[in-house]
Amino acid sequence: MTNFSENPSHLKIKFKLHDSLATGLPVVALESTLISHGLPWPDNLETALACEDAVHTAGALPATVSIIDGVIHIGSSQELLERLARNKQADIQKASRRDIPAIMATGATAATTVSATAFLARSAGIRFMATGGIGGVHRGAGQTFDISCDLAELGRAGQPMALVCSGVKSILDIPATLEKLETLGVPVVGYQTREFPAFTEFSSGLLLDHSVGEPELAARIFSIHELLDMPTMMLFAQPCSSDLSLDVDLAEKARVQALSEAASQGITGKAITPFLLGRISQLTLGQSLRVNKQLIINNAATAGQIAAAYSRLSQRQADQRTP
Ligand code: PSU
Ligand code: MN
Repeated sequence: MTNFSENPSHLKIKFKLHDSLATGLPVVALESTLISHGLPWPDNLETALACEDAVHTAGALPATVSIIDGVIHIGSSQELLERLARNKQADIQKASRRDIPAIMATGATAATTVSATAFLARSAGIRFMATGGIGGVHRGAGQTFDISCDLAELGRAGQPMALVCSGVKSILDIPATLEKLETLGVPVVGYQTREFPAFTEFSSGLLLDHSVGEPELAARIFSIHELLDMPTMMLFAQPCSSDLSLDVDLAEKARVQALSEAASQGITGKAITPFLLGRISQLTLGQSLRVNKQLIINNAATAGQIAAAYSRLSQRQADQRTP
């Protein structure tokens, strides 16, 4: 753990999590930007609660991460999830990793993106995490340089961590994102797929080199990643369910329109991802929202199963070592 964890005025870890973190029981971190900025009310609260349930059902403890009134929260009460979901005066900021110090110093409240969630969760000793889609390389990044900090965090040296997601949205440049992950040395393993998923679309047509079918093998891969002290996170990419997958033509139309509206309204920077998600949901008459919710919950369940399998594996390895 880093030194902020020794200062209780900076950090609140939900009571139930203390023992699990100390004894190596399975814990899954969940990001909160998808609650406050990614999904509309009340679907966002429903999804956040369903994710926590799914992690519990899988045999792990959920820890939704956020910064509330300047204090890092690892694990959230229902009340807190509701505050994030209602985002009442739109006063909840979107914090990526670099925003954390300013938000804490000013006592502000922020939901954490994948990069900020991973950074904080890892510092608290959490190894597993789930989200919907990660940020990636935006289309036109050659000119705008808009590449999500999520990728920098995934490739950052530090204690290894595994993240379950459904790839990246097709509003981003998917091939460029995969190339960037390769450069960063981030292992990408398909979970019950051989293709990199495109978020609300089942497939991107881009083949992966590795795939697993069940949590035990995923846990074994992660434990070797850890044993070798690989200095990156690892991605398990799980597609949305194929019968919910968005129709390709409808998705393409919505994407083109949303991207052109963003350009004509001059929307850039951290506002662009929430804008595109919201517009695409409207333009697909809620279809993308339905898939979005399903895949987020499913990823939380899978992360819980992998975390539980990892704990069993670690226990077996410890038993073998004791004579
Ligand atoms: N993708 C989604 N929904 C989301 C996000 C991404 O489908 O809510 C959020 C995540 O929190 C992710 C962040 O970490 O957006 C990336 O933002 P940016 O593209 O500004 O880096
Ligand atoms: Mn960006």
